[in-house]
Amino acid sequence: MESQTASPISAELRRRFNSAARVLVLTGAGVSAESGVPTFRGGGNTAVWKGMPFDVISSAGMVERDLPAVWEWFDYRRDLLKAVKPNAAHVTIAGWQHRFPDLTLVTQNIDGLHQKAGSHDVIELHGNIWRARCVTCSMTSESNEHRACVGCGDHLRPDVVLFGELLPTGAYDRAADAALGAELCFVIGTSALVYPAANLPVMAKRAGAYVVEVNPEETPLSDFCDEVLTGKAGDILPLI
Ligand code: BV8
Repeated sequence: MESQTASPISAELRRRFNSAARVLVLTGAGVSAESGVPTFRGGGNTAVWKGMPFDVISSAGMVERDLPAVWEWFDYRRDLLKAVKPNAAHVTIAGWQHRFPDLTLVTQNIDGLHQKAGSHDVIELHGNIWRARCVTCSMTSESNEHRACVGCGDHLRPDVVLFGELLPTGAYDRAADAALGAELCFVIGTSALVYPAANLPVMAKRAGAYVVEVNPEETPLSDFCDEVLTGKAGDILPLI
């Protein structure tokens, strides 16, 4: 009798996955972990930078205090990301976009790996590390070589939302609308500690969505979810 490895996917989730039209997917750093991108709170070498916890170096105050240090921090992270490729989790999520009539992908990540895997219309709540933005006229640039705005000549900064900064106009509203309308919500690879992103699964559930968490560890959201799939996103998502 060969051993039947029980699928971690419940019959309930399979039923809902096969019948849902409106789906919200919220991802965090964990979805890029198997691509080799260090997570923030899993230890890793991006949790602390030159003795500063990442939420200090990645804060609005640092742009005021020491913009060159902020550039150095993001140049370092961009270097880490240069050789990095999407993993099975990103690829599976990109495939879901063709499967569901109305899938909204919201990410807290700034690495652009969802887009590299083929996802489009990605809502990047915290910006994108590959873009720069002028501190004065907000003109964005896809290159990070220059440090002066071609428009007004003032300083450029990474086009990333730092702690204490507002999210990109409209991004959170679009994400919240998707949460209120979702029948099925996947929360993948996030410690659910950063707001307002962490509100989205709560809004989805309150509005009637079936909420599924995919994470090797427990999070403050785990007890709140309808289902928790414990494990790595790259292993679990292809099974769904
Ligand atoms: C704002 C860009 C309004 C920079 C980031 C108290 C209550 C509510 C809010 C606050 C509060 N105190 C302070 C705030 C506001 C603050 C906040 O939420 N702080 C937290 C820490 C309490 N939020 C803000 O400042 C936001 N703005 O509120 O604006 C405002 C404005 C002005 C004044 C007042 C209010 C802006 C937040 C955005 C900050 N920028 N990133 C950069 O990247 O350097 S946030 C940063 O954390 C990253 O974007 C990251 O994505 C995000 C969340 O982390 P995760 O993605 O969850 O990653 P983490 O490492 O934590 O967890 C990884 C998970 O993956 C783990 O669970 C692990 O188990 C799992 N995992 C590991 N391997 C795998 C895996 N899962 C699956 N598969 C695997 N293989």
